[in-house]
Amino acid sequence: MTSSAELLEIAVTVARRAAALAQQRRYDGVEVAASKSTISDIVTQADREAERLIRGALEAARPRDGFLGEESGGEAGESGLTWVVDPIDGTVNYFYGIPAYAVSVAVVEGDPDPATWRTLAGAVVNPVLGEVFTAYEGGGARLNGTPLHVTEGVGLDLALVGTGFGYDPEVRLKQARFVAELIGKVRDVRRIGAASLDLCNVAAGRLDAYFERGLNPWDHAAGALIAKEAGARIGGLGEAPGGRELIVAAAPDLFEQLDPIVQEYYTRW
Ligand code: LIP
Repeated sequence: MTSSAELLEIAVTVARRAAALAQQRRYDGVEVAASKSTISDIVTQADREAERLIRGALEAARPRDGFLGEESGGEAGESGLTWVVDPIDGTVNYFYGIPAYAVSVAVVEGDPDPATWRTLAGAVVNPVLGEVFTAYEGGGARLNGTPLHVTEGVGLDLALVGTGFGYDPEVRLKQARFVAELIGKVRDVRRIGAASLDLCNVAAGRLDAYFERGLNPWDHAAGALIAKEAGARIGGLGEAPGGRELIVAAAPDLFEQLDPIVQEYYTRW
């Protein structure tokens, strides 16, 4: 039985390789390969190439495991473990050359469903900043090997809160309306553009909280574990775990202040 720490080593190795590839392709020049859910929901050739690299490396290292990737979809395995991969999270940032994109690799036990999975290990790599965020279950969270812990004791009025918006214009408008309600209650809001980095920023104390509705499993699989292992409380809509309907991450004391406000709006959605 492979330990979670050993699984993390695999995640870090493949994420680093893919991140180096993505960074090189960025230097070479980025092309949009297609649009997905909307015309602004783009995928680049580099997304596809990076996922092929990750998927091939994982098939070689862990042939009995399942795979769920943003660009190539899912394939069940026999081991009970599934690798959940976003080859380039923050695709629009990547396309524009904004240095806030990351490769996100997680491995989960059980069905690849955020409602039921148990995340064992996760790595998020931002190649531009040379930052490798890591965590395995029960092992704490680290940035380039240095332990991370969320910032505690922050009141709502002094909280720096991250969020994001979907690709559907009507959804974005509803999400923006909530931000207009919230922004007067907190220190400020940040929209960084990559959920995996938002969650890692909570772990690192660079954000005090993060919430978003509409994420795919691969957007948050690794980052949510990293934030949790750094001491954050992670929640979803109502009593559900974090997922597509909603994910909220913050230190427990701030979570108690922020979550009721977010729930009140998003249960009215
Ligand atoms: C992105 C998320 C981000 C969200 C964007 C987009 P992608 O994922 O990481 O939090 O606000 O709309 O979904 O598409 O770059 O992999």
